[in-house]
Parts: sequence; C-alpha cells; structure tokens
Amino acid sequence: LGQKGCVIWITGLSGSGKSTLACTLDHQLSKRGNLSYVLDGDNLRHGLNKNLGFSPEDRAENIRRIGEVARIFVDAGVICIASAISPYRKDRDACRQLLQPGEFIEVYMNFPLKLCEERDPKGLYKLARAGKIKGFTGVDDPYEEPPNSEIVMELSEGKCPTPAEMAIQLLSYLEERGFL
Ligand code: GGZ
Repeated sequence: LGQKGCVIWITGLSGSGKSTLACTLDHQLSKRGNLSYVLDGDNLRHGLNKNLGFSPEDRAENIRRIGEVARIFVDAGVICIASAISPYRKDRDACRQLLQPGEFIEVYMNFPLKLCEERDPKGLYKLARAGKIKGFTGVDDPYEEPPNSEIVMELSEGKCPTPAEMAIQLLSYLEERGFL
C-alpha cells in the first residue's frame, strides 16, 4: 500500500467542520491511491452506536468504541479518520493509549462557539438554547479543550483555511512522519 496505519482524530464542537475535513482528507487520500476510512460519530450513532445517547457515560462508551474500531483499522494498515466531538479529555486520551506512540494524531478544530452557533447547519444550537435539547456540548455540557493536540486548526472569522487547505496540511504531516 505504501502507507502505515494511523488515526487522525478530529475533535471539536458541533458545527466546527470536523466531518467536512474528514471527508475532504478521505478523498485526497484516495486520489493518491491510499486506503483510508472515516469513522464519523454522528454516522456511527445510526448503527454501531445506536443504543447510545449523550449522557457522559454514553459519550464515553461512544468514544471508546470508535477508538477500538480505529485501532483495528490501524492494525490493518489503514489511515483511519475519526471525527467526533469527543468532548472529554479522558476519553480521548484513553483512545490515544490504545495505539503506539505517534500513531494517534489529534486534530483540534479550534472554532469559536459563537461561530459554530451562527452556522448551526442542523438548527441544533437553536433547539439547545430553547431548552429543547438538554446537555448539548458548548451550551450546557462541557467541551474540554485539548491541551496538546498534534495539530490545532485555528479558525476565526477573519482567517479561515478551507477544508482542502487543512487536508493538505494533514497530508504533509503524514508524509513527514512516514505514514505516507
Ligand atoms: C452534542 C449532539 C447532541 C448533544 C445531538 N451534544 O453537529 P452534528 O449534530 O451533526 O454532530 C453532533 C453529533 C455528536 O455526535 P458525536 O458522536 O460526535 O458526540 S460525542 O463525541 O460527544 O459522543 C450533533 C448531534 O450529534 N447531537 N445531540 N446533546 N451533539
């Protein structure tokens, strides 16, 4: 395959662009002839994780399962792109511990809550502010910022890299570290 398995773990608030980046990177990798697979939190909640809600325990279990599946992909030599809010530090760190040093590449989408809320592609922030969804990340459930992600995407109103630009940055990172 000319690649080595690893996990690109994309964390950040709802509406911060995790899924879009995951999908863009996935396409760029397949164009180069690499084998990758996206594990998207929201999608997996329709199948593997459909018995889970958004309590802290259920989120922990959601992230644990995604981490274990990611580990299987890495074992098979696949570049696994996981995108989930993964709001709690201990859950993300437990996934990191499943892998060899360097194989877990955390990407933090540092996008201000205010802007995620303005985007609100599915109208969920609006529902959360109205009290119709309880325990929504960033509104009434915490997002614990990652203190030392391998990569931080600094996103703000003025300067915003496009998903394609961010994906290229990730490809360079993978090349530099010998995964591609
Ligand atoms: C956060 C929620 C919630 C609550 C439903 N809190 O932006 P989306 O809509 O499409 O993606 C979000 C998705 C979050 O699933 P994850 O598996 O990534 O979450 S976690 O890592 O915390 O387990 C959002 C939607 O589900 N959603 N209710 N209460 N996001």
